[in-house]
Amino acid sequence: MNIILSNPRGFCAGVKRAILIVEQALKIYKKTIYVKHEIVHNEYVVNQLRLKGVIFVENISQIPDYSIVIFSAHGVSKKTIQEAKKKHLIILNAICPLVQKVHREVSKSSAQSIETILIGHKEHPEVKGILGQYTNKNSKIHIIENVQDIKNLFIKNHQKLNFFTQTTLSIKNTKKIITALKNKFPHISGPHKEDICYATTNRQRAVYQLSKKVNMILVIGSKNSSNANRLVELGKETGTYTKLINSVIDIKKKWLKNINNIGITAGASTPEILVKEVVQYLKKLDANEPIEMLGIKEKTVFKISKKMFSTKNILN
Ligand code: 0JX
Ligand code: SF4
Repeated sequence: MNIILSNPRGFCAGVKRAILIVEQALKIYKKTIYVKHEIVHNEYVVNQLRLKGVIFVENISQIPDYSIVIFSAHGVSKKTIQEAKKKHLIILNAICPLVQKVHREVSKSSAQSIETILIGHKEHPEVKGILGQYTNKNSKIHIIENVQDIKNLFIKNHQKLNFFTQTTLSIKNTKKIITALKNKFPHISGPHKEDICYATTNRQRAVYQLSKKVNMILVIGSKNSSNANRLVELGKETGTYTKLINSVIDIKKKWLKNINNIGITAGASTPEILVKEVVQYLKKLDANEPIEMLGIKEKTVFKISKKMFSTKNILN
């Protein structure tokens, strides 16, 4: 069996920054570190941090007053920030800068009373955080997940309308939704492309190329990772037998019957160690040394502000 490793794969700049913020906080503060939601959607990453004493919570009310809280890469609503401030929490902001960019735009739309449409998955925390930037009670933000949802939209003023998107969507499906939106609302304004980030785009393009070379794709990522699930969907859409696994232990030997060329990719929140474990396992089953597929070299780095760890209750 030949193993082909997709490129790029695994950690994006936003994930590296978010995890580093938690690790730095553990070193600097000698207090319990609370994280609002899983710092990134990866079971291995979250469990490793739990072992170091980090406590993950879904609600700010679960955190004692005057504690330290880190907001996850996916972002939070304005209301959540207010709740944290009320409890005098020290806030460390690990929200990805690309998600924050969408927050700023939606916030502006809200301040200008422009009715807004967000394309994304209703139950996803990033979407909840983005919706929570739109606080104007006299105007409205609508959420749509697919083309069908467009027909149920009731828009007051078609001339003044904005749209934005979640950062980890399928490029192909989002294009379809945007085209349908523009057909129905020709005056709608939105980002130059969509808000889908560079990491999501690059990993999807790589999987598309990978699908031409292999007869099975393993996507390493957790069930709740949107970007990892989009890689699975894409693999399946190309007609390639594709499976999502959290780690090597999820692999079933029966999947590998008659597979000569197997492709491996990893979501933006999946650490490389999990890829290495899968490769080791396949090699034990007689697979050859893995081949790295050629791909874009990602240079994006998101720095952590020096002010982040000052003792003042700040939101950088
Ligand atoms: O579920 P998502 O893909 O949004 O999150 P995950 O898996 O934690 O990936 C990194 C964070 C992405 C935020 O945009
Ligand atoms: Fe940021 Fe994109 Fe990574 Fe999300 S997937 S954390 S938006 S770089």
